Amino acid sequence: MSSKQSDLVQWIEIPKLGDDRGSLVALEGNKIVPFDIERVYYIFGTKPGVARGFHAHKALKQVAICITGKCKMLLDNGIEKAEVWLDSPAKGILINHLVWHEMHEFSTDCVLLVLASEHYDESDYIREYSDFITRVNT
Ligand code: T46
Repeated sequence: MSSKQSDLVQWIEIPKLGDDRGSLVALEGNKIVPFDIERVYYIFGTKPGVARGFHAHKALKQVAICITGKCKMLLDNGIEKAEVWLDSPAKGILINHLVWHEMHEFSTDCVLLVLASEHYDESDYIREYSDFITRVNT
């Protein structure tokens, strides 16, 4: 794996706390999650065959965790692409700014939790792939 590829795919290992009653996960900003958490959202009930994302963010950083079920995420920094399966509540993926991302192959039970470094701002989205490529090359 090249050094660029390892920058693109950055897993966040999430410690499972718990005991004989079951498991518990605690996510704290600037500890497990490498930024202040300003927003939390989750995606669920995605219909079979539907893909989501298809954008990059100018400044936003995010960590995505599939807390139930699974989906495939494509990450693309304009030079390299990687596909990863999100399929564990103990494994998050960092979606850095200026990384084009798409989510595919959602299982019907998928709940994708996303922790975000900023409040929602539509002007932070780059929704045209050609604009994304222009931006990463300038
Ligand atoms: C991302 C991937 C992983 C809001 O009003 N507030 C919010 O915080 C969010 C995230 C979305 N919305 C609205 C905007 C749209 O009208 O919810 C609607 C669906 O959003 P979108 O089409 O952007 O959903 P995805 O699944 O394509 O992308 C989402 C996030 O928007 C995006 O930031 O990185 O999940």
